Amino acid sequence: MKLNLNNANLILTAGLPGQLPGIMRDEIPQVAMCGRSNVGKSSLINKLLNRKKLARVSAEPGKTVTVNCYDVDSSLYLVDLPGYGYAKRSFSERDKWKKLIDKYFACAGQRLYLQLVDLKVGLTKDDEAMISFLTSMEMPFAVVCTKADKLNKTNKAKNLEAIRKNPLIPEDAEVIAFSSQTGEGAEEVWKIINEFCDFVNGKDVLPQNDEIQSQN
Ligand SMILES: Nc1nc2c(ncn2[C@@H]2O[C@H](COP(=O)(O)OP(=O)(O)OP(=O)(O)O)[C@@H](O)[C@H]2O)c(=O)[nH]1
Ligand SMILES: [Mg+2]
Repeated sequence: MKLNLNNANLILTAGLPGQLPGIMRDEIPQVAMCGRSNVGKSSLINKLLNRKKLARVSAEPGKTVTVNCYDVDSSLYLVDLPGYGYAKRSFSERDKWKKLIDKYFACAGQRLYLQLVDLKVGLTKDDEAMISFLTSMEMPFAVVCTKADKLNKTNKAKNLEAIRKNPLIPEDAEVIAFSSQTGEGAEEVWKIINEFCDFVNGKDVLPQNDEIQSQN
């Protein structure tokens, strides 16, 4: 079955933990974007879905303060999680973020996490804490290194290698260079999502041909 990317819709915006469980009971596989504010989570969703403005993107960090869930052709959920590491957030805002995200992690469901890391910045302390958490909970994840377009070939390879070699990242974890501007890595990310869905329910979820714009 090929995914119809035109059939992608925002089905849930949860700002409070109590608003989450609705979709979480579903059998549909979920792929959740994890990462600090401004790393490019919403942009990744838009790029994967070939849409410009489905997920809200902003130059100002800390924009996504809700868990936003997109249904893709009734076969897959892409989940935009609120970003961490936004220094200007007040204590009560951070507390709200923690309660919401803790609840998401605690809900059952077939999940794959895409841990986003800015390729130019590398792993921050917050990223390392997040990765340690995912590993300790035995949650499957792949590392997507964003904004690859900002680096030349040499620095891209160097930074990618540094992330790959970080002892917190399991040797068999996928580490991918990605750019929502050029589409680099989009095909690889779809491949990972497809393998996960195939593993969960035996369904293929690759988009219809020529819908992914990849440029390596
Ligand atoms: N050059 C470049 N800029 C990017 C890329 N991805 C995202 N950006 C820019 O980075 C900024 C933040 O992108 P978002 O997708 O909103 O980031 P986010 O992780 O969803 O941020 P929050 O919602 O605040 O957690 C925007 O100005 C984007 O245009 C990329 O691959 N390359
Ligand atoms: Mg966002």
